[in-house]
Amino acid sequence: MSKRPASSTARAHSNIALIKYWGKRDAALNLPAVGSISITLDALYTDTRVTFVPGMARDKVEIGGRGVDAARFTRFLDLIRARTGSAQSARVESWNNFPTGAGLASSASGFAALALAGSRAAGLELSPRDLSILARQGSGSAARSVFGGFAQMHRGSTDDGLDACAEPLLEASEWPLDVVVAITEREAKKVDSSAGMSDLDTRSDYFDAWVSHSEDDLAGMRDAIAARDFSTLGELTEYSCLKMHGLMLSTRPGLLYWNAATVAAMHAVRGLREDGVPVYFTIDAGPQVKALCQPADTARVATALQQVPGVLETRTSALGPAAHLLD
Ligand code: 2P0
Repeated sequence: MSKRPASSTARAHSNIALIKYWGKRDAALNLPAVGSISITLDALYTDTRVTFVPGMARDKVEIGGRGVDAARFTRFLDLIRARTGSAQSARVESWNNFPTGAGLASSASGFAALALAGSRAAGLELSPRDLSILARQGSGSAARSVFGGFAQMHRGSTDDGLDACAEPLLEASEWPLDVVVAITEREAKKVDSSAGMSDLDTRSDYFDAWVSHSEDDLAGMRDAIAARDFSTLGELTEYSCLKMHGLMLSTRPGLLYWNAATVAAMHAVRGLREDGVPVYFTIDAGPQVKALCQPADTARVATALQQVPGVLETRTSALGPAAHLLD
């Protein structure tokens, strides 16, 4: 038996998908309709402390020192409590080192950190695979933040979700790349990802095509990563991003996450490419533009994006490590 700490603190880093996840095949278990491939970011992370408190009536959750509605977190902590048979409530204290809910994947780092800290505070020592399955039930993208570097999320084929988890592809140090994030808006988005991707099979004529071609995109990206082929990786990244946004736009009313600065930054990235700089964009469920480049070009990419009208600031990140305990 392992020693049972009542409290545990974990750090998990945010990630961005190169091959995108959008759409679910089971909402209750949060099973994705398609697999995805991501990179974990060093510069953006969440620290979360979970403490099980005897006698406390209900879970209490703070993000950045402010109390938040605990309902989504209680549902997640119930998954951990179901494994241990405990009914104890928990205090959750979480800090993001970046703006929350602004398209920078705070749910990915947040639920990966909560899965690790919560399971350890409950006395469980889960394998990375089981941790990824647990994190997925908090947020689909969180399953990938369990791992560092490059990771692939599998859609899985069973109904119980036990094969819907991420696996590591490469460590961060095995292929150093940088991401320059151009922030064009600091407000939280109006349509969250779960709502935006719900029931797509009935809401978009494009959904079947999105799902049926996803395996080809995943295989192409796996090959590009294995070969360290940056231009193929970048082309596939832009392709998957634009295809996902095409899917979003094909619903009623079309879901449009971009603003004018988003589009200007996309053109700036393509302009850099015409000038011979290998850089490619990706955009998630929000208006921020993430430019992917090799470290030798990072300063030039950041300077160019800072000059785009409407870009408020840029943040640069290398690839980051797996989720880990801090105590
Ligand atoms: C991704 N996104 O692959 C895609 C691209 C946003 C756009 O995964 O409902 O917050 O919690 O499973 O993980 C964001 O979706 O959604 C996301 P839920 P999540 O990164």
